[in-house]
Amino acid sequence: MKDFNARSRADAWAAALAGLVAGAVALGVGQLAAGLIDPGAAPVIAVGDATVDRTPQALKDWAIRTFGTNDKVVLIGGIVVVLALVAAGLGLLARRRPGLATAGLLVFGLVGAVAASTRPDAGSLDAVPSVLGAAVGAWALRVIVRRAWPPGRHAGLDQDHSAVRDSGEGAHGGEVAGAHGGEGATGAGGHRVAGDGDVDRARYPAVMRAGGRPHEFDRRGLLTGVVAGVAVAGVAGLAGRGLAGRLEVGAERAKIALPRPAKPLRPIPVGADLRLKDLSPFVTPNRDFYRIDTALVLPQVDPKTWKLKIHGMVDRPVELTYDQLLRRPLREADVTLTCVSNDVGGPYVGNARWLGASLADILREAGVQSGADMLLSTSTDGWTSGTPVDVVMDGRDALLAIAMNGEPLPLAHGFPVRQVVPGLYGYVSATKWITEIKVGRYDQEEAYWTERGWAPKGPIKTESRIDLPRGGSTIRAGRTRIAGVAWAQHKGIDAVEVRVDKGPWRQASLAEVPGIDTWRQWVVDGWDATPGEHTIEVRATDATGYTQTPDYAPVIPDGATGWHSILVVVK
Ligand SMILES: Nc1nc2c(c(=O)[nH]1)N[C@H]1C(S)=C(S)[C@@H](COP(=O)(O)O)O[C@H]1N2
Ligand SMILES: [Mo]
Repeated sequence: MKDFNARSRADAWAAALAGLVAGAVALGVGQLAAGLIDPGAAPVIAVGDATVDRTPQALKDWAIRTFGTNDKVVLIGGIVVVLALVAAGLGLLARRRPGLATAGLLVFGLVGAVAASTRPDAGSLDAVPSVLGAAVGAWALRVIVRRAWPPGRHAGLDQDHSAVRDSGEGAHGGEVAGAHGGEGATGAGGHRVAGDGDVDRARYPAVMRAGGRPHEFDRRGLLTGVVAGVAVAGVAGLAGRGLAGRLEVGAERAKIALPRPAKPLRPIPVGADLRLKDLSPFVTPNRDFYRIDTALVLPQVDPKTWKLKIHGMVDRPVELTYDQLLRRPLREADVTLTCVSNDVGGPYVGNARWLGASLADILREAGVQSGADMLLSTSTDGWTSGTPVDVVMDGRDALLAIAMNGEPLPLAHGFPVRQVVPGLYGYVSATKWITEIKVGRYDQEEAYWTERGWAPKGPIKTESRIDLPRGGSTIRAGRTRIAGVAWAQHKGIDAVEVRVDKGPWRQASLAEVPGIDTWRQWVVDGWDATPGEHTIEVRATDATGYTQTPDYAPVIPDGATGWHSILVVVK
């Protein structure tokens, strides 16, 4: 009995392995086809995208809270784990019901195909990678199973087969175990194929049913099948990635010569950056800028074919090419972006000098009709944002931005064109890879995050953050510097105060700022830190006279409030 169990376990592992390899072949071939057709149509990516868009809000919030900006990696990892389990299960199924296993793989192909072709930017061929991958995967599974349990090599128990077949698992097990009683020790059993001296085969005899008949397990056959499958999956997957890269617009981006602004902005005042170690620099380098979006693969938008369509409640619909946009008078603006999902003290805030065309000017040319109160902007990947018309038209630097800190927008930050509107959270203003603005009404249409429970309008709330000392760190006793940033975009920061252990508030010194649309560094020098644990709190007052409320509000539905508070240990 023990021998039989060991053999049966070996068979099960072998079958699961065959399924896994077939699954890898399916994904590899899918990736290759996606590389030729559309990188976003790769099976795992397509399913991931569909999952993101259909995930219940509570789960999504939890994922963002728990995994932060790693949520995409975790999602893709989760999908791969699920697919691996399913593939292994289909491998087990293939031993007995090859037809069902094939059908199972094809069903998964269909899931991928539906996910890929229901994406907003799906092309007409986007079902192909998943279907083709699944079909080749199903074929691979059959081939590997055939090799591992070759049909020509029945176990030599021909007389016993009917009994084995009819009697079910238990009897089967008992019988085979009986027949093989001493085999493990002797290394030669009755189930060996005549004339076959392969020791492996002797050790893993007929406990397998393929197509309803027990076949002898051929370990070498399995191994060659597995190696071939892994090779096919790897080569196809890598080739697919290479081909996807060929479509990338990075090379186009590198060729762009940025026009000069019509009226250059003054340089950022030297005093805007206190240049303190661990304090966020005034200008966030592009590579360090937080990234928040729903895209699993970066949209590749070719500036040569890019167009922005402005339509809806306008007198004269507008279509703009990239070249036309670049020929408009361009202006620079220092604007701090903030995500509504940035919790008190959180990292989803960054400051850049943007270059772009005035969105208000373009809208005036289009002629916004009375009654319109929302700009519903759409990106190539179908994400939407609803921006208040009055905010964009009130004279602030609302831009169709093409550059960030002196270089064309990085792909991750919306290349070739994105919106930037000072004073509004990103989800209602900062559309990356923008291709369409529909002028309309809040009471008639809803944008992506509003459909999912977030507020339709998102003015940024006044907030402040302590960057140093770092929360939770251990520092030395003595004179200590406390510093951070505060923001109230399009209002401006007038004061920042800090207190330790609920003591008296101390005024922080404020760094200079180029305008009211950026964050502002602040510093308190000379806190005399004494040994023990201390709580440090900060609060800012903006130029309207509003001082941050201590009352905590979560990020949903319209942004967090409360004082950032950290704990430090002084030794
Ligand atoms: N196309 C697209 N644009 C988008 C988003 C998105 O998911 N898709 N997210 C928005 C949100 S919620 C924020 S906070 C900002 C972040 O911009 P960044 O990634 O350049 O920092 O982009 C906005 N623009
Ligand atoms: Mo955001």
